[in-house]
Amino acid sequence: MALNLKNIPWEDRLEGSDQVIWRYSKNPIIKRNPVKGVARIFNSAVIPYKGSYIGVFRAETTETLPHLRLGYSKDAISWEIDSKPIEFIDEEGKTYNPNYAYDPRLVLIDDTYYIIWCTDFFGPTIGLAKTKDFKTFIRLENSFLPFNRNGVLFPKKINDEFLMLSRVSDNGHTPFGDIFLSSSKDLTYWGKHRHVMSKGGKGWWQGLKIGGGPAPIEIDIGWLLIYHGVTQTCNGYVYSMGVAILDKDEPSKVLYRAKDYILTPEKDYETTGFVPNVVFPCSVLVDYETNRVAIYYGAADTYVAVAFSTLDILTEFAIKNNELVNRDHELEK
Ligand code: BMA
Repeated sequence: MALNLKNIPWEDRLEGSDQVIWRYSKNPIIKRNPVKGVARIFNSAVIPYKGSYIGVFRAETTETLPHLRLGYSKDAISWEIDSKPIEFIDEEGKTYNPNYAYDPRLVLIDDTYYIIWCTDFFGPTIGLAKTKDFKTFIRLENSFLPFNRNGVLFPKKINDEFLMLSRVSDNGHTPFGDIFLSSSKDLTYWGKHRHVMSKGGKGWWQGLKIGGGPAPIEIDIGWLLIYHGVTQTCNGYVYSMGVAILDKDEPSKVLYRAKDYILTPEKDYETTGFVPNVVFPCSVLVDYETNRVAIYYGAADTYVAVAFSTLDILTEFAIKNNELVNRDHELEK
């Protein structure tokens, strides 16, 4: 997450290019059938750990059930994926595995790593677990009501409270959805819900629904949020990536939000796969010293891909292309 990480994956932007983010030339970094019994790995999260990298991967079995698996890497590009799913226990130490699990985010707060994912509790909702060593994973029980997805924890407490972005959904492919913020002192009881961002805007790419992506990145002027926006076409949904900046102390306030997407499916590995036309960001590696950002995203529900940018480029883009679509927030207070 947000550390000085000199060895994060990196490629320079092509000379003369004005792209906001640019794809790794060797994408995708995880291809089909990467491990025995696993057909596809996509929407996944990585984090630095003990001098190298660890990841929590969304793996889809050959019987087509999503679950979470650990992976290890020295360079955050080439990954060795575990042969078995992550095993969770409850706070008493009893086995407590989800029936399915997808779209993980991975966040370090103080000395504890948190995994947030979409779990099953009478329908999809947000699951939460913690680990200090990536060996024992303690699952916190039923943090959220169904139906909810895209739980994204902030990487630090604000005013002594944990903050979670989420997107209320339905039991299926949810044709609606805004981003909300909830607070908790103990990760068990959540409240003080606030509306953050509406779907929509003048452009159509985020007209159907939006959802948080990687954990927000702390920058001088606020929190940089990379998120996904979805449009509906006659051939199904198209998932793109957008950027916004949230207020540092009151992150339910949107300071800037770019009206244009920063990435949309264009490459074959994004437009063709199990679900065509999906780019779905779940994590970032940031090197504050050089300003470099490596964004990990799922492509076409089939691959893991990486794209690069810098904090300056993303910030400038959000400010220059600002279009606030936050009408409800103004009504709230
Ligand atoms: C969403 C989630 C994501 C997936 C996307 C596109 O509802 O299920 O995991 O990438 O749909 O299929």
